[in-house]
Amino acid sequence: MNEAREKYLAISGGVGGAKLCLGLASILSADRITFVVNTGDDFEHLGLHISPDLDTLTYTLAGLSNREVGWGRQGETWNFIAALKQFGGESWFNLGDSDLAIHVMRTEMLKSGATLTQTTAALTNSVGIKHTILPMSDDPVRTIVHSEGGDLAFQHYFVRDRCEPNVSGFSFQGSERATVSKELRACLDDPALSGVVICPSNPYVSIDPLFAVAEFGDWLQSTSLPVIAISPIVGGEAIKGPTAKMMCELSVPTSPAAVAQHYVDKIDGFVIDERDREWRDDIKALGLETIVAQTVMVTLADRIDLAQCAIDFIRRLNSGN
Ligand code: FO1
Repeated sequence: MNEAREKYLAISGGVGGAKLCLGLASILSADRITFVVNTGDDFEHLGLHISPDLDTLTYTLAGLSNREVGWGRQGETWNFIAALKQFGGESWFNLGDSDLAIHVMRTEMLKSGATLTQTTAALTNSVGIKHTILPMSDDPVRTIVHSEGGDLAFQHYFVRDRCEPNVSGFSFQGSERATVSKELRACLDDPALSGVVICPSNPYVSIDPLFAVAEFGDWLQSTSLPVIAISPIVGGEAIKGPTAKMMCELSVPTSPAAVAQHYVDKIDGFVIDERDREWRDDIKALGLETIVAQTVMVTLADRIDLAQCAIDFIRRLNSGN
């Protein structure tokens, strides 16, 4: 196919994934890449529908993100949460004064009957994003963390309990009933779709929720298009977040090979970091094409370089070389 017509899908969680999405959005126009985002982190809090990963990507692509922490908005103030605390309200989840607007708008739109996909389109358009960001499903799916102290709703584990409890597994409440939206279905059925990139997000709590939506997981497993993933583990550690801690607690080695193994029935190719070269043969032995790249993204140029590398890898797989 003419390269200019090839389309791609990128699957992302929050902070780590959003970095690569920004690189992909910088090199591919809005008609050539669509982002599908985890909504297992979503929850209802203080009467608001919060979609952290959708918002992280929205703020990132709009150039509004708080770059230090990766989530929330830049230049944020915290008067609301301070006042809420004073009244004895639940203040463990930090909702910034300007961030509140997106949650209020989403909640209102959902209440008036819009789907999460329609709501996300309206919110992303408002901040000037041309690319399409799709929730993995319009149906509610909620990640449950099985921990030593019992089951925890994802944000209780992640933010309130600071990822401290030892985990033994995860489940995705509602996934058995969840389907993909007609908008996502149209992307999957588009004859110009040329490949899928799984961003370097947490495999257990950012990517598995998407696989748990059977219609999407089954499509990924059966598609003849190249599906590639980028390792979120570099040098035995996660770039950000609790991925490595979770792997230890699940008795899985904290190696890129273990992540590749986790994805093996869904992917054709795997990207590892330069400092993990020694894992290349182990990953190839899983039957996966493997390339080495600089996967740690500090600057915008790093994001663009890795995005280009991912697209070139898919093209290579498509050409059979
Ligand atoms: N992450 C935190 O670690 N602490 C917070 O207080 C927090 C608040 C928050 C508010 C809005 C939002 O969209 C995201 C927020 N996040 C916060 C990030 C969120 O928990 C994400 O689920 C994780 O980053 C995992 O992707």
